[in-house]
Amino acid sequence: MPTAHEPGSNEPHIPDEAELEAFDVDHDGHIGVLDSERARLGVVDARLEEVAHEGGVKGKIAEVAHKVIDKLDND
Ligand SMILES: [Ca+2]
Repeated sequence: MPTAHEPGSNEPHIPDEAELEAFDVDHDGHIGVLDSERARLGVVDARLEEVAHEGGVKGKIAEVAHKVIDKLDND
């Protein structure tokens, strides 16, 4: 049986400290589904904020969406 890590294998990715620092939102030492979801929300949120600053109708919609995501993100 091969023991080397083959590209495309199903071996779990072991996150290093920098990755944990960046993605482990709930600080349980693992990058879980919740962490990736929160990270994804953060990216969307940053983009919405950008659009909101552009103003206009699109900006208004983005501003409202940004507020909704902010609410979801507060715990
Ligand atoms: Ca976590």
